[in-house]
Parts: sequence; C-alpha cells; structure tokens
Amino acid sequence: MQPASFLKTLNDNGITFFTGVPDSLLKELCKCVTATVPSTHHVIAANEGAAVALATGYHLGTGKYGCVYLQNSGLGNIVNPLTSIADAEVYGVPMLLIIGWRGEPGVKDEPQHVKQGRVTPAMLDALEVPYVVIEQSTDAEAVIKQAVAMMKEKSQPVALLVRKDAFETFEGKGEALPVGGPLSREEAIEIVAEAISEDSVIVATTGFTSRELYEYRVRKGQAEPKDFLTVGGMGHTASIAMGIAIAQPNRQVVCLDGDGSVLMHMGAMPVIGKAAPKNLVHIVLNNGVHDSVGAQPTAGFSVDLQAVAKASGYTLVFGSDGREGILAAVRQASETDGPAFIELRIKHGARKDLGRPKSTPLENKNNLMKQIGTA
Ligand SMILES: Cc1ncc(C[n+]2csc(CCOP(=O)(O)OP(=O)(O)O)c2C)c(N)n1
Repeated sequence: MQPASFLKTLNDNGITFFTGVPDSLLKELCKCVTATVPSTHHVIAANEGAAVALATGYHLGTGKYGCVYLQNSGLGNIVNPLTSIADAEVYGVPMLLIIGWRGEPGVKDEPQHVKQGRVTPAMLDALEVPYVVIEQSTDAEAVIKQAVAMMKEKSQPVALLVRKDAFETFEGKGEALPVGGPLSREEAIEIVAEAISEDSVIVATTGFTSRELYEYRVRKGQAEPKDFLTVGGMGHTASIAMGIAIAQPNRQVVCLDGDGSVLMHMGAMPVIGKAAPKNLVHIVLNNGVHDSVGAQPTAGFSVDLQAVAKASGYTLVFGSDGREGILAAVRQASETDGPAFIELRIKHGARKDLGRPKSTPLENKNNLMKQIGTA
C-alpha cells in the first residue's frame, strides 16, 4: 500500500485528524502524515492514551472523526481511555485506530514484542474493538470504507491491525529536522559510561539507546555490566531507575532517558523530585525526535526540560551538548547529593549497522542482579 494514497483514502472517508505515537512498522505512513498533514490536524502525542483523548476532544469539538496510530506495544496505554471514555457504553466516540502489529506470531521479532504480538488480537477482542488485519495486498479503499462505516454505526473505535511491510516507501520529501547538538547519542552514551564509577548502575531507555549501550559493552569486552536495558515499557526508565536508587542508596544509579521516553510518562519527574533519591542521576539524551522509529518530532526541543526538572524538585540541574560539559555535569552529580538531572542536547541518527542485544532480557536482568548482589 502506498502511504500517500492510503492517507487520501482516509481523507476521502472523512478522517482528516491524526494523532498517535510513531511506530517503526508504520514508519512510512507516519512520515507521510508528518510531511503532508498540517499541524492543526496532526499531533504527535506524548503517549497513546493521550492520543485517544485528543481524538475524543477533536470529535467533541468538530463532530468529525480522528485517527489514532500506534504500535501494539502502546495498546496498554490506550486501554483505560478506550474502555472508560470512547467505548460505546460510555461516551461512544468513533475513531479509527491504526495499530502496527509487532511480534505477529510467525514473524521473527525481538523478545519484548513476542508476547504483545501474540495477545494483540485477544486484547482487541477483550476490549470489544472490532478490527481488520491489513497487509501489502489489502484493498485499502474497501477496508477503510467498511471500517469507517462500522465505527460510525457502532459509535465507537474500530481498528486496523497492520502487518509488517504493509506500507511501501513514502516517496515525498520528509520534514526537515532540527539538529540538537554536535554529539551523536552513541558518543554521549560512551562519554557518560566512561565518566561514572564502576559500581554505578545504568538504566537505559527503549530503542537505540539500549542497543547502543549494549554494543558499547561488547566493544569494550565488558561481559557483565551493571546495566538494565528497558527494551520495552517505553517511558518507564526513570521509574525503574528510581526504584533501584531507593533500594540501593549507596550506589549511584544513572538513568539514560530519551526525550520521547521522558515525555511519555513525565509524571515520574515530580515523583522523583519529591522522593529525592540522592544517588539518582537522570540524563535525558534529547534529540528532539523519536529517532528509534523513524525520527518523528517530539516536544523535546520546545519544552524546557531543565526548568521542569527544577520545578519537579531535582536538586542539581545541568544542560550540555559537548564532551567537557557532560564530564563536568557527571562529576558534579557524582560528588553532590541529588537527585540530579542532566539534559544533553544531541543530534539524531544512528549507525546503519547497529545491532540488537544477543543476550535475552532475562539474562540481562539476572546478570544485573548478580552484579549488584540481589540474586
Ligand atoms: C508504549 C510504546 N509506544 C511506542 C513504542 C515504539 N517506540 C520504541 S522506541 C520509540 C522512540 C523513543 O524516542 P526517544 O525516547 O526520544 O529516544 P530516541 O529513539 O530518539 O533515541 C518508540 C516510539 C514503544 N516501544 N512503546
């Protein structure tokens, strides 16, 4: 399916408002929407639940219908607003959900997608959301027409569950992306990893950050690092780090967060500020985009993250985009009581040959617990 003609068919069927969180599997469609739909009609949301709420508000404000796009890993985030707001038994808000089906049974995928992929149809059934599976050869016009008619008739959300490789490459020009700083994420990760003490724990966020940290350890021959790779559960990295920091107050815990990730569940920041674990260093690698799934913009460059951190109660707040600044911030954060917050403005982009962890999540967890004496 061609993203541009798919989008036109949606428009022809009265779907002109788009919101969601980008997905690698929907990358080409997301690129097309980002490049061609005016910003009044396209909002990249902080999390998928917020996108369902935005589509609800759009319907209330216009009488028209919105489209919510997401990866199936975001299904958990939409369960509550779906069942308690948009459902036909509550407010009955029609909207079209376009869900990327990572981990579809029979299609090889990463461990964090396997279970979610297997239970996705059952979750939609349990939520009583009617859905149609679509793929490369789908007659998009017929399916969209049918889905839109059903969502109107039932007055509730209806979903399209999208198989891998369903969309062809979007041929149009993508959006020009702002550049955050001179360093790449990989360089920033390496600088931080080398600057902190050996017994510090690193909790790394979902996507390229975890993959790059993993590859850094392999490159350095560090077979038993004290790292936790948050391969799924995007947005919860800082809370995982806080949990370890509270439990091990004499050990420095460094959270390597992303801008998309920190925004997804930003409520964690004032909670960290209030609990004030002295040994927590929360670093946001801010590249202004969801780099790992196709570089769609976040609010990372429009929000003042350092002001948010100060207002949340972090006791040390730094910003930097260069090696010396990172080293100075990490040094101060290590010598002074925190919680500390460091915003690192970086450029987007990753190595073409970036691999994926060869060890399993369970091996990763067991190793960390062994290294910090909890297993
Ligand atoms: C709940 C959920 N929604 C969406 C995704 C898909 N996803 C994986 S990484 C990522 C982008 C992360 O962006 P950011 O935190 O800014 O880090 P970057 O990729 O830019 O390094 C997304 C949207 C996911 N894994 N989980």
